[in-house]
Amino acid sequence: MKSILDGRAALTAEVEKVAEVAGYLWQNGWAERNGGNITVNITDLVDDEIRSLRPISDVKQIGVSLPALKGCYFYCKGTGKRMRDLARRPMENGSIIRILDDCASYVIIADNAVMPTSELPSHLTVHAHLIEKGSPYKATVHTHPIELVAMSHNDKFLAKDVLTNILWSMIPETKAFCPLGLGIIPYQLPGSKELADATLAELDDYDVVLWEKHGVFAQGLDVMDAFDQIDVLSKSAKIYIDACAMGFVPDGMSQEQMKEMSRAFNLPK
Ligand code: 2HA
Ligand code: ZN
Repeated sequence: MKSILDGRAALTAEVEKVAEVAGYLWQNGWAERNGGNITVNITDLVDDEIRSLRPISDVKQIGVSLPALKGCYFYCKGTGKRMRDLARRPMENGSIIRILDDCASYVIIADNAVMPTSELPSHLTVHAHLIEKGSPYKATVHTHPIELVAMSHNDKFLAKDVLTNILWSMIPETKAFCPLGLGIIPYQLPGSKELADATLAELDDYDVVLWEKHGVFAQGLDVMDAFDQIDVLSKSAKIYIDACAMGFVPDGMSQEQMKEMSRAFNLPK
């Protein structure tokens, strides 16, 4: 079958990264059934031929008006699609959309008329905000990492930066590779405007936020960067939980050792 990816190495590479990450999400047990979402801003990889492609769907409303996204293009996981299927067939389980000039609607342009994720409004709101800030970030990932979600079931971890400090202190790399830490969003209904608004606000200060009793939402340069940050935080959560399973609460690196990391690696916090 003909694909928009044919003959387009850079776009193909980006979609292959999405497929690779979708496989990791599934293998990690973070993406049961249709859980999780990925969207990538691919506007920079779009050529004139793509810009002139005819829509393969009706005009669909986003539900919000996002002027920063005028004429932008996104790869989006399909609604109800499974990460484990997307890992093998990204263009059958996701699609490429074009934001129309009214900035409030979109059309699907390739490869199949797969409706984008139900979380499209929240993902696109984040992308619009990133563009407005001049951010180089192009990808957003939502997934359900087991250990981080488990920790979100205890109030004692949910005060600002408590969990960040615990996770940073489990292994030096976590602070180096997730230097902004983990923002916390109190429980909100999935797909709600309240959840989208809270996420947007918290992403000004963090690259990864934890949705209490649900999952995480991450932003990054590309989908691999967003995944890596979730992965290092999740690794620290596993170490914490493994120590607890052995019968002790882990000491963690000292505050002095963490400050030393910040100095050595020139970290912001
Ligand atoms: O789209 O995980 O929270 C599936 C989800 C929504
Ligand atoms: Zn979810």
